[in-house]
Amino acid sequence: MGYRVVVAGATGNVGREMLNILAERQFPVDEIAVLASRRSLGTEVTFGDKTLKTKDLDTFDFTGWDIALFAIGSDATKKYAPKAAADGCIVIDNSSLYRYDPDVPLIVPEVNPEAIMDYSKKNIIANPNCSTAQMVVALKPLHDRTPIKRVVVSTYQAVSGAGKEGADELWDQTKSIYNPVDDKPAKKFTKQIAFNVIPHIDSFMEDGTTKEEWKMMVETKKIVDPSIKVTATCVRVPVFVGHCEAINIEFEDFLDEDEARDILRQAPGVMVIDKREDGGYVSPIECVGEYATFISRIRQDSTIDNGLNMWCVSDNLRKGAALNAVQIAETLGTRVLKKG
Ligand code: 11C
Repeated sequence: MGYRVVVAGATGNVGREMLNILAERQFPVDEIAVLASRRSLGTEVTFGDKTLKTKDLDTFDFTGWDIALFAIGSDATKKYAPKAAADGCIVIDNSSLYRYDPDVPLIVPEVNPEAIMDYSKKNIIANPNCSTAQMVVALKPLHDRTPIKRVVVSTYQAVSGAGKEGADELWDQTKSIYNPVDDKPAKKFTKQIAFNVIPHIDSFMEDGTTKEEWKMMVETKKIVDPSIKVTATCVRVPVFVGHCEAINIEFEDFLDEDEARDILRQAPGVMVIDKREDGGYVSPIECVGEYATFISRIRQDSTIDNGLNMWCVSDNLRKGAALNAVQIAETLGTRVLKKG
């Protein structure tokens, strides 16, 4: 016996990836419903070898459905997640709406699967921000060896993190560079993204950080350990898929780079590709469609006592969103629902 699964926001980038990954990983699905807003109603989406027509999220009755994967943004989540949860369906939400709610677990299954038991407080589980998810998968096994005091991270984030409109803007602007009559001014991003980088993701906060940077700090604390200090600079780059992060870590005690490499080689969800030669590291193009978080360029930081540097790359639509949500559903299946 399997599960009755709902995917809300099934026509978006993340919703489609959720369907692909549910099928790829053979999640035990007895029945699946794909939901969309009125605007996308009737759009067809693929689930394995099946083509499904989207139904109306607004009128859907969640009663009797086990799990709903939500990829619909915070405003719609606010309206529909409490309704689904009250109908007895467990919501796994990809928006940021519930991430910081103490009654909602924020889960990365390789890192804090035990926290999933708190799902019952609201029948809602939150999926982290993409840039946080890939970083904590790499931090946790090192933190278990010797506690991390501080992380300094700079990100290089793909335009698909800003949805289909972000990817379209890079595509259209790139073409318009070669055809200047067809000028495509910035709309989704605050400056031209083609052949440029923009040190600004999400809104500005009072202290000058951006919300994306704040999310990396607060979510790392909630998922891994509240004592870890994180400072981030988040940058949008003209790459379609794959977020990269240059991570500097300060530990309480010395951790040798070779030992760190061995620990990461054993760590769930991590793939170490770290040869000190031309091309012996991962760039975003190689991570597209992959499940792993790739770690390269592991090296001692000799400017501080117990420091290490590394380069972290992952598919932001997969580990950063859809894959992590499906892994949460799998964890829910094995630890709580036990049907599959
Ligand atoms: C980006 N990280 O790359 C964002 C997208 O809180 O789930 C995901 C935003 C979020 O723009």
